[in-house]
Amino acid sequence: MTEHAIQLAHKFLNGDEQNALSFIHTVLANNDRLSLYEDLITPAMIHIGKLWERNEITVADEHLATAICDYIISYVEFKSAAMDAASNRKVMLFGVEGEEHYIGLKMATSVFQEFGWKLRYLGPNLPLRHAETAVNAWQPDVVAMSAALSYRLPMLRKSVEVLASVAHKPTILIGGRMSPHAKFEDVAAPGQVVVLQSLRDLHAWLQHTGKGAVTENVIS
Ligand code: B12
Repeated sequence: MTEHAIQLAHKFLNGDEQNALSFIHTVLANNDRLSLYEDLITPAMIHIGKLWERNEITVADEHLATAICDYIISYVEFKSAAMDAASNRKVMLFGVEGEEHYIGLKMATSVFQEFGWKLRYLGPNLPLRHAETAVNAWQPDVVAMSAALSYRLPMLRKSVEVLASVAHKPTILIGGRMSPHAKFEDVAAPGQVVVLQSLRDLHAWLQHTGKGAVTENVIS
């Protein structure tokens, strides 16, 4: 955990988004969006989780910090939104049914945006039957899901099983704290499910898939 990430966590907890933004501009003068997400925001939120676990902050404090964090990500996305979609590839992203953690997923959406993909970000806790309807209607090349808690793994597995078998057979991307613990070999075609632990992994995967068909370039 860097000192900068701890400082950012306290700026989130103070609820002052302008102060958090100017801090980010100062420490990230020569850094990129990926570094902002992986090296500052993610460890800042993990630090907030530790303070919460130790009862050093309240649930209300943590909600305020999440709201400021969300604002910062929206701001960064807005600043780069002028870029036209440079790709015909489509990605739909959402948190699996029951999953309320969405900051990682929102940042993953932003990484896809950087690569010019057409985006549908459906937020946290999307009921599976509605996810299936949306995937069938929009036919994304990639369906990206996130799960943060161990007891979400059965729903994650069920979601993969259902969404991997829709007619156009999208690539399924899995991320979130629980992604390293997930196994899907028996519920989807070989190579159809890609588990990525970080946004840097996603960035590398997107650089790789940019050169060919989505399902031909799987890093597992
Ligand atoms: C904020 C927060 C909340 C907020 C969420 C708000 C929101 N809108 O997201 C609220 C208050 C809703 C919440 C609720 C709960 N939370 Co909570 N929460 C957190 C906290 C502090 C930060 C989460 C966060 O934003 N992390 C930062 C993001 C960036 O990290 P990340 O999600 O892992 O994402 C990274 C990667 O996983 C990856 N990634 C994520 N998604 C995706 C998707 C794709 C496609 C890709 C490629 C990559 C990717 O990219 C990111 C960067 O590397 C964490 C602490 C922590 N360690 O994370 C606890 C934490 C996750 N929560 C925890 C708990 C226990 C809960 C609750 C069960 C509490 C309760 N009793 O109600 C509920 C469950 C709610 C639910 N139904 O899902 C525990 C989990 C403990 C455990 N053993 O697993 C933690 C670790 C806190 C703690 N230390 O105890 N929480």
